[in-house]
Amino acid sequence: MRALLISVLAILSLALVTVASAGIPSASTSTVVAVGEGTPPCNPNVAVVCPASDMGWVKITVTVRNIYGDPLPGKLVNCYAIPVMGVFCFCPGEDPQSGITDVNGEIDFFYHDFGGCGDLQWGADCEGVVFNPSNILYIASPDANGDCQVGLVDFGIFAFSYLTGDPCCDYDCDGMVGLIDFGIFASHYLHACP
Ligand SMILES: [Ca+2]
Ligand SMILES: [Ca+2]
Repeated sequence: MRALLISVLAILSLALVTVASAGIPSASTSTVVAVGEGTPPCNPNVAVVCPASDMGWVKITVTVRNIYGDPLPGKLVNCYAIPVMGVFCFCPGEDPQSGITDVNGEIDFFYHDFGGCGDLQWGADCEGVVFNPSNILYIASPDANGDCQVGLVDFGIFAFSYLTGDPCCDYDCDGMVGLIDFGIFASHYLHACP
């Protein structure tokens, strides 16, 4: 009788643990994916951005799942940029961001208003659970020094990069800093945060 009671209790507590963990985000099944958009023909591993928000952008999709891989809707997610290499500047309200997952356990974050050049990835957390950071994107920008404005210092960096393969100033992603890039730089000169 006692053995039976213990077995029943064990099964009940296992069921309780299963129910409890069903609503908990899991770092091993949740994902953070970053994609560069808005500047063809640049590939999705590159984002070309201007602090004035009038170039490309990065879309970060966070999918929250429990340990069983089930999507978790209605979860509050925080998303934040993690500089890997380079100096970046984010306009007010741009970083970090937060929002609620949809019925598929997903939420998209958009980073438009920032500057700087180099390697950037994104992290996310939900209810205290920190997810694995996103893939790394290369960021190119006429705001080459990452101070949230396109100014004289940036022009100096552009001029130094002219006719080289410096990806920071190769806004059309053709592998070379040329006349087209200069036209693009000129059209963003003196741009700053909105
Ligand atoms: Ca600048
Ligand atoms: Ca180019």
